[in-house]
Amino acid sequence: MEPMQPTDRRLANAIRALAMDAVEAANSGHPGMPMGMADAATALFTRHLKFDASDPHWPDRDRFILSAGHGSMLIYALLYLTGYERPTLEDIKRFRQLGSPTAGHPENFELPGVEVTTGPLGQGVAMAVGMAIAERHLNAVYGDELVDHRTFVIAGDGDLMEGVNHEAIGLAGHLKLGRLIVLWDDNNITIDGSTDLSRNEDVVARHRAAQWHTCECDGLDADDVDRAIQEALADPRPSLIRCRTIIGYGAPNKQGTAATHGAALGKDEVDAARVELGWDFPPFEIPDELLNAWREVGRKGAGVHAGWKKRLDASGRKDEFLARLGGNPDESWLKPYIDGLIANPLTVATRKASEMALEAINAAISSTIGGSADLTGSNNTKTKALEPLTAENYAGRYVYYGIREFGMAAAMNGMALHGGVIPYGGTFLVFTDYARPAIRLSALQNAKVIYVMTHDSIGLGEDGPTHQPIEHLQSLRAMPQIEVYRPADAVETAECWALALQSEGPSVLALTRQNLAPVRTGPEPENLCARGAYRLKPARAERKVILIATGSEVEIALAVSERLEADGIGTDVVSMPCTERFDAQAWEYREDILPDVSNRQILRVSIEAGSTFGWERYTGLHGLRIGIDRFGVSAPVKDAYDYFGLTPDKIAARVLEHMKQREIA
Ligand SMILES: Cc1ncc(C[n+]2csc(CCOP(=O)(O)OP(=O)(O)O)c2C)c(N)n1
Ligand SMILES: [Mg+2]
Repeated sequence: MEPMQPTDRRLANAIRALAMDAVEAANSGHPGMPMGMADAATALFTRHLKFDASDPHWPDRDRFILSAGHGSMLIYALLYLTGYERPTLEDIKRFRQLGSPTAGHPENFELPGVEVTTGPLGQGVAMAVGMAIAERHLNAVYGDELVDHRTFVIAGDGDLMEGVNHEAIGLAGHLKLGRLIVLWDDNNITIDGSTDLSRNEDVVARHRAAQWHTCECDGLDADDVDRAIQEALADPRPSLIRCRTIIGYGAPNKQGTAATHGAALGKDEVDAARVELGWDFPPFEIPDELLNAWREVGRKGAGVHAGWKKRLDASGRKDEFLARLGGNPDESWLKPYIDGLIANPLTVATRKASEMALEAINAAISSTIGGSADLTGSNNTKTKALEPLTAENYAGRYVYYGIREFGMAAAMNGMALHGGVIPYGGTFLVFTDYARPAIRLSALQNAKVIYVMTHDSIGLGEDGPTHQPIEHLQSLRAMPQIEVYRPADAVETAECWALALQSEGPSVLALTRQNLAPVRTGPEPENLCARGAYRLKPARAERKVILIATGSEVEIALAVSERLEADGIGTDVVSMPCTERFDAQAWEYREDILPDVSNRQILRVSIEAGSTFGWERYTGLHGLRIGIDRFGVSAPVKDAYDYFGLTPDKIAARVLEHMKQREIA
């Protein structure tokens, strides 16, 4: 047989074959997208993408993001063909099976080379914006010698239809992120059928309106895609390349239809596609000539990588650069800062306490990048020395995200996963709802993002129920792999900030608008918030009651305990800034703080100005849960607290009544 010349089309057909074979074997998955974009991906990977398959973590690699995550076989095929350690061919044969890294959608925690987890449409593009921000920022700090890469995205119709796309491209256009290039798989098909069913907007014009550069190409012709990419590279604006494609290209009877989107093609159609594509090889077999050519592509970046390493060695900044990418920020700011607070206790809102902690943090840790979704003065996220990060000054460390909560959160995920920066950003706690899909991806992806969520209860007062969070704390706590902190005063706020900075994953800081009296007034040998909950005040009389409170209600719990102690009822006050951390403690510690005895012996009472849903976990079914199980009210803070019975007198009366009813001695 004649040797097979590795033409672009044949290289692309290797992707097509792997995609249809893997989906066929799993009888599950999405062959259409990889088959339609195989030529464009080939042009990108063989001619433009800067990477070294032997080191997926090379910091100056270009970032490639498959925003259309359902087309996961596209990236799995590319990683395999170019010679990444994983996925192996065996992994591809086990596409979508338990324990295989070739999960249904690409997951950053499964495979190096998968930069971000995609699948929730729209978020890949939005995370890419964050990656491009991080790149420009680090370039401004370290120069072209060390940081000089691009962010390429493949996005589908769905990615560009989702609302978050509007936020993401607005931010990217404004920040002139010219190193961001999105290849749009313009195949006119989504799950329901033709895009004509649901869209008649001019997608290209929308990007132009957002100050993007746009161009078009035949997405099935690698040379034409190459030409378009070159045009995009030359333009200083972020670029949208409209790649006209055919979904499922190569499957002769099904291509161009939604039938190829999300189901195996079936044996007959796969056989027919092999004929159509001239692909005369058994399933999962890539002829040596093509595999070798692809492997060569995977090695092409090795020289550039080696040159980069030399520059890093010669830079005089190697240790600093690598330490910064490694994470683990300096903690030296914490102790002197807390010593100062103990020496000089302050009655401040925890949002203000957060700003004060941030003054110390931002001075000590140069990798933080702050921001807010247009609530800078309310979230107290901008410290004095931080300059805005703008198109004219990427060295700045404060991003004005605009009123784009979802876009901000997704961008922060991209920044965190890019590495070298620790993003934190603020809005009102109630608007975590607007950011929630990205917060969920922070958690799933283990992205170190710190959410500074202020105005954390009815304590925000007059703005009323639209702005007063109720179910938010508990719903965020219900989310796996994210820590929710609700500190009670300035000292706890600093401790929680330290924990969030130490954490490998995301954190939410829920902070008050209203002032809080200090509850932590003495020095402690350790970070008390680290255990999630601790005994702030032990009972003086024989212990009959344990009050468990968070944030602004800790101060109230202390006052309740004084009233109960005055009646001879010994009362512990437990501050619980982070339920997740408490749950992770050893049994002995949890038993010490919240002994597992009948509520008739010791009554456990939770106090939090939010939903009581779930507090049974700590009070037991027969404990008492004090909170708010309806929407809030527009009123001054004092009146709102009184209206909902969250005052020391009203709570003490409820505790006494409960004890009487339950015949607690
Ligand atoms: C936020 C979100 N909503 C819905 C889905 C389910 N979904 C997966 S792919 C898809 C259609 C996407 O169409 P397009 O981007 O054009 O992909 P193509 O069919 O062209 O591969 C939908 C609705 C999803 N993954 N994410
Ligand atoms: Mg489509």
